[in-house]
Amino acid sequence: MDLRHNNLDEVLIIDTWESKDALKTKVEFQPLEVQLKQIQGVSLVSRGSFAQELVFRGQRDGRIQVRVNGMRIYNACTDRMDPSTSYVVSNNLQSAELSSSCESACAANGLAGNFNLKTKEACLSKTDSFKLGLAQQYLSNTRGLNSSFYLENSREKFAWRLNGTWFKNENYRDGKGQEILYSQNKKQNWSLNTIYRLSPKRFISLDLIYDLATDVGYPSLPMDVSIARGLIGGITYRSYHAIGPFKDYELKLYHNDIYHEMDDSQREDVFMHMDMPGWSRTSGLSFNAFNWEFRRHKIEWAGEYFSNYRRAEMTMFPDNGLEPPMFMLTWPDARLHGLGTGVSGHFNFGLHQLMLNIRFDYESSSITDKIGRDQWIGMGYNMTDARTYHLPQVSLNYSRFLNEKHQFKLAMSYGERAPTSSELYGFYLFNAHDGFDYLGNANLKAEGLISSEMGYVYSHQKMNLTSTAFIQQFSDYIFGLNTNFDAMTYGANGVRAYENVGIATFYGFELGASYQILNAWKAQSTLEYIRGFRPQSDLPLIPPLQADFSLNYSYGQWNFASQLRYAAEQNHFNSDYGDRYTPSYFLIDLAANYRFKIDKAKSLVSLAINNLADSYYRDHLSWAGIPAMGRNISLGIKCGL
Ligand SMILES: [Cu+2]
Repeated sequence: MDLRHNNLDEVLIIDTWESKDALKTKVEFQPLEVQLKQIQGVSLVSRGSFAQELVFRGQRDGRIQVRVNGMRIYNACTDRMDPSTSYVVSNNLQSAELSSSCESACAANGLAGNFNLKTKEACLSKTDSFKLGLAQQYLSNTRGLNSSFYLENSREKFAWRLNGTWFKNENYRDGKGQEILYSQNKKQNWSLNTIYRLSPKRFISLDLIYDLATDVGYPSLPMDVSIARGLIGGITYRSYHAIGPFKDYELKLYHNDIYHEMDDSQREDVFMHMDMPGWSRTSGLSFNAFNWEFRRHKIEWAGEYFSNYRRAEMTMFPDNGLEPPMFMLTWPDARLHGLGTGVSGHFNFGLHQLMLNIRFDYESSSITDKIGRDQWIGMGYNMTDARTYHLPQVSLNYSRFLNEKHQFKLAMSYGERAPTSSELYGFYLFNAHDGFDYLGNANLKAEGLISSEMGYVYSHQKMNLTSTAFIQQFSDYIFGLNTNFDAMTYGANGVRAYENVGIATFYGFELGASYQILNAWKAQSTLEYIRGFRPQSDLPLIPPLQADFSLNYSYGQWNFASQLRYAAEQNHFNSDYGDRYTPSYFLIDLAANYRFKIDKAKSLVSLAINNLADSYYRDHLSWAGIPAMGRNISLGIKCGL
């Protein structure tokens, strides 16, 4: 697996599933999100132990974009229990690419960052061959069982790969041995990739992912999930014949259907039972042309159209049995259309390099259901017209090699984003972190971001140092402010509505160092810091200063890894928005792998211990102050034929 931050050219190989020379550089167990957290600048918002939400430099939700194989996926849960990372399992991830607003190329338009998760692909091969891999893992803390397999068939013209994963975890225990109720989960994930060679230079491939999570507890929220289901598919046509000045191109057609059903029937002391299903369907068509080359310069071009439909319902059942159930559309059949095109140029002047990226998007959204429209007309909005946004993005990235060892980078960007469906049309969406019901605002303007970053990279033989400092300033920042409305959710603190509140500022830095001590030893370290605030107050859910240090040693068929993780206390928090002071913590992880062969079967046994000292701690980005997992021992075996 390849995790890459475009700016830092950072590559972490952390999965020893198939690759012969993979070295486990850090100690982690299965969840994909936890592995992605290793990329610099990435943190996770957690509402439990399942499907945590990616945060990049303090930004999440509508401010960053997370695609799977280049496809857009919009969540179906109004509480963001189903981020798009939840549809890729770690043993099926080929690579994760991350680019900041300054580094993004024309194929994506996340305002403050773009992730693209690529799943493993079948490969064509001259020899007709079958490959099979099996893996089994046991987690002590949750008495979890994690099973997976892949089966791959490669031929000269046609190849396919099937990947399957199941896991089941019981409630986890924190560092004091207390059971965290409602933190269990169960899921299966299936992924099929096929590729067919139409001619020596033309290929067609199919991607299918089916993911079904059931019985997922969210300890930070008043409700759990009974079903979270995703069906994601795409067909890609790739040609290495030129189109105009471009040497090769790719055309992709995709569709996904996400369903989500929340459930409070397992909870005790529920004041009023609720049914809360949600639907999200997205279709898209994208076109990317690559490699228009002249001298040492290169230009690529991207265009896409997409359409998303979302609906979420809430039915409340009063306990007394006398009143009829109450029905609301929390996402009132919102239909979003988007059209975007952009061009990126990579200009190479020897020691100087320049990347220029320009993209323009048009987005239009409206409510297609009468009940939903009437809800908003009742709130005083004019709902006859669609909401339209014209969204420019431009970035300029300059890098200069001072000599072979030193590289200096400077970049600036400006972009705008349209408000999300929740920010426009969300109707009394309860936020369990600050305890407020949130109302959308169909009159929101686009949010702007101007950002700048500066970096310095030193690499020489065994030593590699990276550093980045960044500053980002939002204008027309979209943020929830108190209103006089009465809350709909029982026990809520009040109602907030989204407004364009003016500016918000984020700044910080990321440092990384790695050193290959001897052939067998490798040390790595990172340090990251961020501050985020409005002129009036600190912003909520901003990670504290974090550092880690890892040391790896390999000896024959053995690999050993150790990791120290540190998070400083967080003094900058906003208690009006659900934050609280978070003390610092320090964790130790250890792991060992042994590789061996039985006949032709390559096998690997692994033992990992996370949070060795069984420390009791809390991550600042965990909702409702839920403590994190205590010591966890995972034991795994993998076998490949
Ligand atoms: Cu949900």
